[in-house]
Amino acid sequence: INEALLELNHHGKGPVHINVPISEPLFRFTTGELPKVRVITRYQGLNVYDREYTGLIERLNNYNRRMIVAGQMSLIYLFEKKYSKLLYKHFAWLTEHTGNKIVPGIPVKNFDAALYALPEETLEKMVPDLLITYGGHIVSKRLKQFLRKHPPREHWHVSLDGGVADLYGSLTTVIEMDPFEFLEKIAYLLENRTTEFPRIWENNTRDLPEPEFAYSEMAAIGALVKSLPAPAALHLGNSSTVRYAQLYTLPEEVEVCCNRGTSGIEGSLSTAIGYSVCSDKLNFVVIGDLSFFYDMNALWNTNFGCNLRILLLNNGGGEIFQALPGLKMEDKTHRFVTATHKTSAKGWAEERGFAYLPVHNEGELTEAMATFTQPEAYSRPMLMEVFTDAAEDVRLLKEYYHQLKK
Ligand SMILES: Cc1ncc(C[n+]2csc(CCOP(=O)(O)OP(=O)(O)O)c2C)c(N)n1
Repeated sequence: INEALLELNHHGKGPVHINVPISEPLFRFTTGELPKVRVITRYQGLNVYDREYTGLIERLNNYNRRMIVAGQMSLIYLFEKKYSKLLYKHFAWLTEHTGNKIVPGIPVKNFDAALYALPEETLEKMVPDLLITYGGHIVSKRLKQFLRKHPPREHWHVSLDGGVADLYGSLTTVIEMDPFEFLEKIAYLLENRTTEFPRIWENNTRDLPEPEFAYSEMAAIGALVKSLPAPAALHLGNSSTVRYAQLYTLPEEVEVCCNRGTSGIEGSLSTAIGYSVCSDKLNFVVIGDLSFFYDMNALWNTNFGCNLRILLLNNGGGEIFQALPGLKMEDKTHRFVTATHKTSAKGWAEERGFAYLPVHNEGELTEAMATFTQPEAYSRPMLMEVFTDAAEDVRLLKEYYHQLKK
């Protein structure tokens, strides 16, 4: 058809005839068959009986390989023991530091490293049939890749707003409900039988060694995480910092805040400072140099207190872009993509009344970290600037991952 007359109802005033050549915008693209579609069903809670949910519970009980992935949430949910006992054994529970404490029992947190290290035959045994998710953002690209490559038979997402976010490309069900209410509800509906699946995940991830890095960004984050006084709030900037922190075990009493999934590197310093003003804990902000300088104006305000401690990882540019696999850059591209620079925060930090701790090597790191993490009140906020070599950081990171495969 070259030209066709389309009839449109123009503002309800009866039909209008417009001459539209409809072949033109289609550029002769033809489609042999209709695309395959996946129906996503929404349940409005398990209490509101707008939809029969017994089928849902039946399927929940029939699957043997069940996984729950809890994404970013800024809260601590204390499950009563009776619920934890009923729920824990049925699922492989996965979460990241940015999820804080929102699962019953002890979750698997080092899955990103495990997914890299384990051979394909082992990984195939770790694929869930049923995936249930709640919470927001997930940092690990490997988990996204793994679940997209091995889609579960069903993916249910539980959230209060009932929004549809098909992160793994296999969403089948949206349950519009508070996730904790959902879990406590199904706790009593799960048939009491043992399944191997959670154990498989536990066994395959338990013995992965925590990294011990030579002087680098990763080593600085590791040193901080290991000496964090509790209770404390840990603010993680995008993008390498939030990934590197995930490599270490974090004390349970440390709450983790992150702008992940909202405004990227923008405003992470401002948000952290705002939070620290209302917090009676020590607030540690781990931030890359681009994110810091992008938002350095945040230090201009005068309301922050002595509970603010900023760990600035200065490797002279955006490290994440150097670490990305497959992004080889020529000199000029490298300069513009990673935004290389030679700026230090010293002048600005001292101007704003911070105690300034510069670090250039392992010895200085150990010494400065002792002051930086001392729990006693201090008369000034602190800024510790750790200078590292971006190429060396990336080399050490790759080395760590390679030796995991051995
Ligand atoms: C507002 C905004 N602009 C740009 C980006 C793209 N981006 C992602 S990470 C990054 C570089 C971050 O560099 P840095 O803060 O030094 O952290 P590093 O990667 O070195 O840890 C940029 C520009 C973003 N996420 N958000």
